[in-house]
Amino acid sequence: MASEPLASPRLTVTGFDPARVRRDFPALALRPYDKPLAYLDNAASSQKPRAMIDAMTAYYETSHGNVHRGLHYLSERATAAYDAAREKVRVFLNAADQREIIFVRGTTEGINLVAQSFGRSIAGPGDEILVTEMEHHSNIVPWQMVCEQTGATLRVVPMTDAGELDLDAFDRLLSPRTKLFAVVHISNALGTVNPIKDLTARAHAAGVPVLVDGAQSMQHGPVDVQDLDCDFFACSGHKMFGPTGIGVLYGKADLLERMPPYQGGGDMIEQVSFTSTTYARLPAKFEAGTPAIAEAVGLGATIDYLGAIDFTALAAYERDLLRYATERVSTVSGVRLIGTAQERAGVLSFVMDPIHPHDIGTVLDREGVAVRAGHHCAQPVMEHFGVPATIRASFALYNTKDEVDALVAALGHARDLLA
Ligand code: C6P
Repeated sequence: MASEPLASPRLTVTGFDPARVRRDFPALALRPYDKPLAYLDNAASSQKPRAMIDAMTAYYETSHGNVHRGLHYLSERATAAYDAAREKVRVFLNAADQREIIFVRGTTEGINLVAQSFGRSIAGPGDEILVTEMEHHSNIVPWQMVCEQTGATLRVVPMTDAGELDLDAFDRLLSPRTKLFAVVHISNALGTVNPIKDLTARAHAAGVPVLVDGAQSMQHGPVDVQDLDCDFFACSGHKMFGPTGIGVLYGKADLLERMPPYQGGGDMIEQVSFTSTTYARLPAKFEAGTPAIAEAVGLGATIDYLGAIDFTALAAYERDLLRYATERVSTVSGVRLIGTAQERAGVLSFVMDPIHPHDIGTVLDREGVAVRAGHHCAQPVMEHFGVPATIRASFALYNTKDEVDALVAALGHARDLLA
């Protein structure tokens, strides 16, 4: 799917059979308004495999206690399950060490953690934090907050009208003042796949650390953080067929070691007194309070489930599906694509003049086609293209050409009703 292929070191099955995969996701059998469901809102949140649902139920039925606290049977079972989930994530991301895997609530919390802990301690007046024009609000606002708190300035790498980053501008914006570059891997509003390895190499050559917003990447295949060489990588379980309320922040150990804690509380300390407190080692230092244990277990089960997918075959399947969707949707009269980058994955964003995207979304819903219509929490992207909102169909491993056909038919219906 990407200019830099996602790593696939743990393949156990070759070939990809969407019909077989679909049977593993109970929600796909739903019939909203007595129509077959075409779930094309995967960039917002994906559906869940039975394996994940069963693992969470089994955890609650047989293994629930608090982690890292009790000496009793259930606490030990819960701790073992939680720690095992971290190891599964480590392998899926190809991180070097479990200490580099911090469980958080999701991408948003992962980025805020880095902003408040790392960003706030390295930035000051005259410094700059660099983001791009295609970021989700989660990778803009936390940095604006850091700038307000420290006196640093937010700088923005522009994008072209195709929705690709302007690499010459990027090179020009990197300077000794730049303290961090924060960039999205795959744009949720445009589908653009950014050349992270290249961007990271350029930033590192200028001495600038890199945070990657990976909210939209992991659902298309495992990511190799060592190969990308990014310093931080944040992602959300619920977008990669896992539970809500759990996500991952990867950080290079040497950086995480030097960063102050993000939140204070139980489990993140070594010793507490009223005069001084010392902090726990990684990763506990960044996991204050009772974590999302069942959700971590569910994420681990999802990763096990994904381990049986041939990601090379899946990437070819998803590429073909997106090409088909792009061609078919482009034939609908009035459709204008928003985001035509060479490298795209998972997302087809468009407007259908003169009808407002929200109205189209409502008609599509009644036809059983679930899409998102809105600014996708990427208002600067909408501003660039001069639109208030787009219709976004976003695809995952269980989507089919039949569902694309259902989308196209529903768009025709919307045009007949509303134009
Ligand atoms: N995008 C979408 O419909 P959370 O909410 O923390 O799981 O993820 C935030 C986030 C950060 N970066 C990118 C690129 C994202 O796409 C998202 C979430 C959803 O596009 C909800 S706005």
